[in-house]
Amino acid sequence: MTIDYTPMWQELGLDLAGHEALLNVLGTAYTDIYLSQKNRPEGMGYFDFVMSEVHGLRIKELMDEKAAGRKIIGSYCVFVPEEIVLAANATLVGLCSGADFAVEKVEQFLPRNTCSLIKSSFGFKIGKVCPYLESADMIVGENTCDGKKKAYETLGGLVDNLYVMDLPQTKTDQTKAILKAEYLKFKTAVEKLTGVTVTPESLKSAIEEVNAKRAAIHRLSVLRKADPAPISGLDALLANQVFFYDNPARFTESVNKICDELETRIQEKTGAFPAGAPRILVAGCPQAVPNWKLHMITETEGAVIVGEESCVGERGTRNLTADTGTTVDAMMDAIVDRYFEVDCAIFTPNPQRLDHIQEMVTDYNAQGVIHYGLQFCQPYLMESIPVEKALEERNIPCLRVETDYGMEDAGQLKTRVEAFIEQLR
Ligand code: BJ8
Repeated sequence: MTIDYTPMWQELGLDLAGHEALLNVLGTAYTDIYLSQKNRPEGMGYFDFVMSEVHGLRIKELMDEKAAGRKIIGSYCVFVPEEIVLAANATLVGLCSGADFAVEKVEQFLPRNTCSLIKSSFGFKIGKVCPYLESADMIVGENTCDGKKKAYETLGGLVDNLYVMDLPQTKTDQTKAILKAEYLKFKTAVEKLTGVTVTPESLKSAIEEVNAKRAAIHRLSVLRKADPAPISGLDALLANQVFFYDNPARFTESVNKICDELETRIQEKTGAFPAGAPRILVAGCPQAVPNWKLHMITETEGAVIVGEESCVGERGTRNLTADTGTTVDAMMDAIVDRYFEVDCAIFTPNPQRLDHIQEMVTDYNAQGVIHYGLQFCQPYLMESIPVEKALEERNIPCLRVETDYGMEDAGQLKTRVEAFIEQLR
C-alpha cells in the first residue's frame, strides 16, 4: 500500500509542485543508475527501500520523534559531533545538498561562481523542497571554507534557527583547545534546545552508538579490497550517503547484514564487476545524495570504484572515538581528539590527507585515483595539484576532475574517464 505523505509535506511548508518534480527526477535517476546495475548484493534492497522513502517514511519517523518531544538537528558537515546531539536526546540528520535546485533564485543570494554544494543547500531552502531542513529544530552551519562561512551569513537571514559553529583551520594545541571550546558551546546550545543535560551515561552510550555505525560502514569499506570487488562503488557510495539520514541503530544493523553477505560473495568470488576490472579510488569533495555522476560514468565504463577518500566516505567515518572516559569532560576530550583527525582541505597544512590517499591506494589495490573537485571549491582544487604530483611521483596515475552537479559536461567527463581507464588497463 502506498502511503500519501502529502499532508505531512504540506504541514512542513514544502512547495508541493516543486517537491514532486524533484522526487520524479530523483526516482528516474535512481532507477536508471542504481536499479539497472548487474550483480548487486541482495542487501542493497534495504538501501533501495530507504531511498524510495527518503522524503517519506524517514521524515514521518522524524515527525513522530518530534511529536514525542525529541529535537531534530540538521547539519552540512562531518565536524558536527553526532555524539553530543544523541547524548542530549536529539537526532542528527544531514541536510540536502547534492543536486541543483532553483538555481536562478539561488543566484540572487550567492555569486554564480559558488560551488554546487553550497548552491544546492540554498536551492533546497529557497525552493522549499527539503523536508529534513524544514523539520529541523536547529540547523548547524560550520565555519569551514570561505564559501560556506560567508554563505551561512546569508542563510541566517533565510532561516530562524541557524547555529554557527566556528572551526579552526590549523592543527596545533591551541587550535585543539578552540575546537574543544566550540564543542562545549555546542553542547550547551543543544542542551538548551532539548532541555536535557548530557550525562556521563548518555554521552558514553552515544559514543558507542556512533562508533558502531562508523565501524559497520568501515567494515563495508574494507571488504571492497577484494578482487572481484563484492559491491559496486555506486552501491557503496549510497550506503555512505544513507549514513547521514538513517536511524543509527537500524543503519548499523543493515550495514552489518550486507557485510555478512559480502563476505560470502568474496569467498565465492562473486563480484559486482569481473575480477581484474580496473580499480579506482575517488578522492576529494563530498558527494551528497543524489550526486552519483562520477561513479556512474566511471562504472559504466567498466572500472570499479573501490574507495572514497571523502567526507561521504572514509574521511568522515574511519576514526572512532575512544570510549574509555568516565566523565563528561574526559569524553569531550576524546570526541575532540577524534574530530581533530578529520583531514578536510580547509586545514593548512594538511599532509595527513595525502598520506591517507596513498594508504587507501595501497590498501584497496587501486590502480589509479580520480581527484573529484567541485568547480569553485578552492580548498580541494588547490590540493588536487600537489596530490596529483605526489601520486605520479609514485607511479600512481591520477585524473583531476573539476565538475558541478549539472550534466552538461557528462560527455566530456566520460571521454576523459574512458581514456584514464584505458591508461590503467
Ligand atoms: S569536513 S569537506 S563536509 S567542510 S565543496 S562547501 S569545501 S567550496 S564540503 Fe566539507 Fe566539512 Fe570539509 Fe567535509 Fe567548501 Fe569545497 Fe564547496 Fe565543500
